[in-house]
Amino acid sequence: MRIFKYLLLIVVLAIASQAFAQTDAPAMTDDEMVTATDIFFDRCAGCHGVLRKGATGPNITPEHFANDNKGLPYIKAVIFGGLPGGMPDWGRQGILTDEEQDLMARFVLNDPPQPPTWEFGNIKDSWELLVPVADRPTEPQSKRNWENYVGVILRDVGKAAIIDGDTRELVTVVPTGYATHILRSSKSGRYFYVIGRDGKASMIDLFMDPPAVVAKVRPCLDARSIESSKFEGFVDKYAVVGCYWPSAFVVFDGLTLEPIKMVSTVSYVKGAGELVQEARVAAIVASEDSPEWILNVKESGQTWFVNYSNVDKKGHPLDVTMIDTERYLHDGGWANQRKYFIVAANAENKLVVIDPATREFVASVEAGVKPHPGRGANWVHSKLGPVWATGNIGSPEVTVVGVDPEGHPDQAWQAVERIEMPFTGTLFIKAHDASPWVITDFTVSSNPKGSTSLCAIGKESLKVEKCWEVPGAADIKARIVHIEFTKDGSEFWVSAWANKETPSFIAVYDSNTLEEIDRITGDWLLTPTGKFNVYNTANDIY
Ligand code: DHE
Repeated sequence: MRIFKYLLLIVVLAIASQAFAQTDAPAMTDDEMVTATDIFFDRCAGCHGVLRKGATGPNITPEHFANDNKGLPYIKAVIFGGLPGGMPDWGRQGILTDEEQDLMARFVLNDPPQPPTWEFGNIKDSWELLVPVADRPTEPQSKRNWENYVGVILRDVGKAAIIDGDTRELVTVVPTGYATHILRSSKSGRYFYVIGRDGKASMIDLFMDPPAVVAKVRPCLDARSIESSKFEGFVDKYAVVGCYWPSAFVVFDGLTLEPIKMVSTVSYVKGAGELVQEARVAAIVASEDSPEWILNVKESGQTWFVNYSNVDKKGHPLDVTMIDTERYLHDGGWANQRKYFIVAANAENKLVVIDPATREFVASVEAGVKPHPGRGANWVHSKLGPVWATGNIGSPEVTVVGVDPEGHPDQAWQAVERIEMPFTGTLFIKAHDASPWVITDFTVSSNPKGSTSLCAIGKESLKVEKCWEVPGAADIKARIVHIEFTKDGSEFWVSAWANKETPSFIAVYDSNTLEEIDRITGDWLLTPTGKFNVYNTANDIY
């Protein structure tokens, strides 16, 4: 039935594109341009890029539509109904009104406005040290088990909640800014570093009672990633933000967020091709074996090793090694006890394997359609040895990869299992040594049942053993998103992401029986998305 619907959609789109192809840019007023630019930033730029040349989503420049003979009716139909590969159905979901759909269709047939610049001087001016280091406590001020705190993004209200992972009580809600995206813990666990889509970064001191923001800065105008220095001798010393726009990374003092250095990532595709102005920094991980961050430059298909050990010296030298990998690098994480780093090149349906010790691009593994691992999931299988897995946005598959070339060379860098899932649209997958299960969501499934469901895969059977709809999620029109385990791994938590007018919930599950054991609720619990356990995030446990 769904295949029939997709075929029908494709036929309708084909007819619309042929019959109404249009190459002239439709007229727009200045006010309409401003509104459309904002909507594009909020809803579209993450996947298509501000310059619209494509990444996770395809190229949607006016030239592209003209070449493909696709005009206003086609574009409107796609904005309304979405596409099977992951383009959301903005109109059908009621997220964009009829007028907004029409506005956005006209907007993408006009040339993209040039995004503003943001320079090191702007970054310095934006820096605010709210609590100097000397005024901060020297030990935790609360008796709570702060290493089991869970930071929860309250995305659409621009806040983060800190919840006690032992008691599930709310510790505090901290303002963190517009569309907060992720939290990362410093290696000591004491600080949460926060990044928002508007490029604003802040840090929260968990020794304070209640925890509070101690410094803020705006490294860029659009960002998704932040990480701290984790190598011995550099613990909590530096932080880095990966910017989407302007394309750059920025290094900060890890205790104050005072900006130290900004480095442009504008680069040539795989070192030799076209020059890309929009070369956005996607996932960043911090090595514990060397004073380095591994940074992924999405559009140029390069992975950069940034050695920060000399950044305090005069001139702030950074030693950067760039290797060519695959294009449109997105999210990824450590595999096999941090021996390897795996990142999704999601528009190529590939997983790129990097060996941090040799700084080599080791292998490229065929995933499903649009792999989206988050950090991925690690476990040890009795026959296959250490494995790492990703979900896929565009196909109903969890791809399990062998990650132990020394102990299990026959399986290394192969998809050792392609587990068939009931839905597409997986955004996140998580595992913990204390649980026999690997848990996936289906947040962007086009099937409403999928977007409110979870599945548990047996670590040994490599099969889906249980899937269930989270009760009550559909009633508040929430999507189930992101899984996080508590420090001891006995529980995992998932968010029900409703709209910001509706108080939502976090469902808490026993990680062995898969029974729901509690539900965190409250008027403050609006639009929860990512959840970050201090201990697991500091130690890259996933
Ligand atoms: Fe994310 C991780 C980018 C949409 C929630 N997201 C990441 C990372 C990147 C990224 C590059 C990896 C960071 C790292 O590890 O250093 N995300 C993007 C986008 O470009 C995209 C597709 C579109 C956009 O416009 O932003 C996007 N992300 C979303 C969402 O819609 C989510 C569900 C809610 C939100 O904040 O908008 C979302 N992304 C997350 C979360 C993580 C993440 C929770 C961290 C996962 C983890 O377990 O570590």
